[in-house]
Amino acid sequence: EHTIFLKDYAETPYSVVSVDMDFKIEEASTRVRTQITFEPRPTTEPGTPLVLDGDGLTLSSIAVDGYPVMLADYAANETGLTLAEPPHRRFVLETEVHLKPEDNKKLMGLYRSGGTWCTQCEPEGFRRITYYLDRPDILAPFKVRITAPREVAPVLLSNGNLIDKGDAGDGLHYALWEDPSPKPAYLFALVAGDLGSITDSFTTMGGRKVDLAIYCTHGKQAECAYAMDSLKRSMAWDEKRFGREYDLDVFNIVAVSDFNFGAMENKGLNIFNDKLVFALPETASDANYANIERVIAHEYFHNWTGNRITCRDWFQLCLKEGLTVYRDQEFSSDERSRPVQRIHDVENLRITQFPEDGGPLAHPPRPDHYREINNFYTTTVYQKGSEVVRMLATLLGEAGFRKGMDLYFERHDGEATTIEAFLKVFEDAAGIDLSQFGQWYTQAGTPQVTASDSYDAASQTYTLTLAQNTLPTPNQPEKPPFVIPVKFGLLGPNGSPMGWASVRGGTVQDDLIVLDSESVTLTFEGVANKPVPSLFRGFSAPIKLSTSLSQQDLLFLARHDSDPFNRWDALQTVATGLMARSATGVSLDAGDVDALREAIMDTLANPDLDDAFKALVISMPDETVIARQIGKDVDPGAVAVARRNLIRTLVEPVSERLEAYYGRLADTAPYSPDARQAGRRSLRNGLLSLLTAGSSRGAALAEAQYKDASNMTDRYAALAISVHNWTAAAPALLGDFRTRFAGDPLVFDKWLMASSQAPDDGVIERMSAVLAAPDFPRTNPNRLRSLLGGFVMANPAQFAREDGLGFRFVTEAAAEIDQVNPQVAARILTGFRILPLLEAKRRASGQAALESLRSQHQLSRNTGDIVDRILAG
Ligand code: B3K
Ligand code: ZN
Repeated sequence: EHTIFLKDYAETPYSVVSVDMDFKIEEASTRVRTQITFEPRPTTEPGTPLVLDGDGLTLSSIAVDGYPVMLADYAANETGLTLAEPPHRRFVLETEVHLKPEDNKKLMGLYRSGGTWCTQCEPEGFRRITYYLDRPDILAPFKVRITAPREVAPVLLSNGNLIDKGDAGDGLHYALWEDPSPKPAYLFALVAGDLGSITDSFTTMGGRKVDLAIYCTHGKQAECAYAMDSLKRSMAWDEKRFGREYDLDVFNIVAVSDFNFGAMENKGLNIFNDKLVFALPETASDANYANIERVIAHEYFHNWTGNRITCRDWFQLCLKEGLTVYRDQEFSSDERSRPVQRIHDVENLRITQFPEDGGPLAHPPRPDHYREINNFYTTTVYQKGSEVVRMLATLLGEAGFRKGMDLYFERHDGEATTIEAFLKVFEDAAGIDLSQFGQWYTQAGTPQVTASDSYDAASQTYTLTLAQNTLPTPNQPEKPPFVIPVKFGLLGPNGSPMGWASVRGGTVQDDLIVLDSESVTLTFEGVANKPVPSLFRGFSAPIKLSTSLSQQDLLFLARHDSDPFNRWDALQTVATGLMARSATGVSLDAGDVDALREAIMDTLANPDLDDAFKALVISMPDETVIARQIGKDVDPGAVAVARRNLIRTLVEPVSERLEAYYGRLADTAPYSPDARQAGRRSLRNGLLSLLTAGSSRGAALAEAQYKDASNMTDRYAALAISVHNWTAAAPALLGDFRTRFAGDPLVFDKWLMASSQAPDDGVIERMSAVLAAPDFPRTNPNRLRSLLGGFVMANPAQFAREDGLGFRFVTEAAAEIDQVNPQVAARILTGFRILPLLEAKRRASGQAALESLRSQHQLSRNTGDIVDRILAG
């Protein structure tokens, strides 16, 4: 199968000067007439063919400079169009194709969602609309004319500014859009439909008024308010934090129901999965609100990091994605609570990226080859990519980082560029060498850092050794050392920070150690007492840390560390360790459990900590985190049992106190999605989760909360907790939830998600029935992902059942989905990356399920690539 390599990158022999498109939309089909002005590059030999991408297009006419091209002079097939001998000067190629958006269920290119015509072009969808040089280093200004029946499509949108509109006779009307800034085709967008909207405006720091609009299905306008508010705050934040001003007169967002991922940053016309736009307190949870805010910001921030400065090729994807995730994480930190945001982001990294990086699908943030680029929109490119940018900011300091970013915008505005160019601006701005640091972009795998220490009272010296090691990943057996920033502090006996007189053996700058070799031993002199080290404060690098700290030391950190992240992490480390040990058959020491309980109760009682933080502290480690800690031969069923048992042992003796606390946190104020109120709810729901798992009264509390809830956050939490613990009421609550919100597809997703989390043996049968129901919307990605994605990623005990039923259920469903929407099928199957972690029998039955999927079906490139890589790993 065809593999594309970074080392083969070469410019196209022709560049694009401008693009003019003319869409004529009709019910049955859409005619696309495109005029592209090409120019040979100075080095291009006369007679060099022009090779354009096309995917499933049928050409109905072709002309150069107005003259039809002879049949002998071009060739068109399933993958493109070749002009054998284009003129050796500037020329205009005009093509015409007819599309059937209604039949486009891959949701790439021009398709219909709920009657609305819309597009998705990143990464390779534009070639499904017209023949083009469909690659991100081809930048051109676009002019787009859309003609459509006024009745069915009163709204006609494309990128840039509206420059003309009017009647076109015969019940038709037209709109002409012009996007003056040259852009790659993956940022092209078109929307036509009968949509409602809300409007607002934003005045930029330069004093320009920008018209803002969010378009949606009629009647949903009220649900767009929070998205609009988030947009305005994002625009203000990017000015304040990065000095970035918006550049067009309009910024439009359209919410659609059928969308392969979250949202898309098309220039001036973002298109969103409606689950990331719509929110009302009764139907959206606090987590949904936070996600809307984050993704609205993310797509907006792409205007500078992604659109004005784009990627030279798709290997550089993380140039825009890692950086933009970093920016949206910073935005959320500034808008909400920084420590809480950091913990959420790291939790997410550990639950999703670490398993990817430690398994058969591991790849560097900047890969050097791929078979299917759609399979590289991964948590490694996004989340680890963001961690790499964060490390740069840590190493350079806030001012140094900003200086580098300013230079990046100044130097590369209007370009399609690379990771190397990105690193270079920081080298130039700070006068440092980042060549070794650059390995974070090119080497896969999560480094394991081991810390060991000793204290010599007589000489008052403290010795700390840090060593790094990274296990091999596919195609990368050897791993030279990374540059690892270690933010740290030393805690004295009473918990306060401890200083030192001098350090030998390495460089320590304030609270930062840079570990850039295999190991470093630092000797701190003038240390008055034996310290407890707090390492990787704020999770200063995406690594796995192992220390020789005792449980007692860890719980000391949990109580006293000035770094909130490490306070949380220390406690999680203790809980994860206990659960992992118990899952592998070690019986737990009652004293250890008592000490953990005490630390938790102290945290809950601490008046200086906010509710959202406390909620994170009492949320017990995810099953996948425990499984990773065990490392091999995992029985996910045993992990689930160990987790439940530890929670029960922790909670039993204090259940009355927890219940009283739960009662005190009941809501009084009317619902607001703000961070403070959401924090209070998350703490209360965290307590409910502990009580339901660990006390006899919990199930009834959850049922009562479900019934009394006045908002979705509390109702869904009560439902999910009941299902997760499979309480006696759980089946009835699921039934109620489904009928109570019948007709709301986004709430149906919540029902699907909750249903897929049930730990009981009937879950697969129930899910099969849901999926087989004739009215199940089987082409909608949100529905499929909620049911199947939730199952493979978050219900390991049932997915990886010993009898293989879970695996087969998923591969059989994926085989069908693959016929319709390969991207969605491939994404669901990535859940099989846990196979190497499992005990032999489960691993073998998972492999057998994948083998039979591969041998019995003609798989898409997307799905074939994922299956092959997992089986090879
Ligand atoms: N850039 C898009 C993702 C496109 C995914 C294509 N498979 C959204 C984002 O990351 O902002
Ligand atoms: Zn993005």
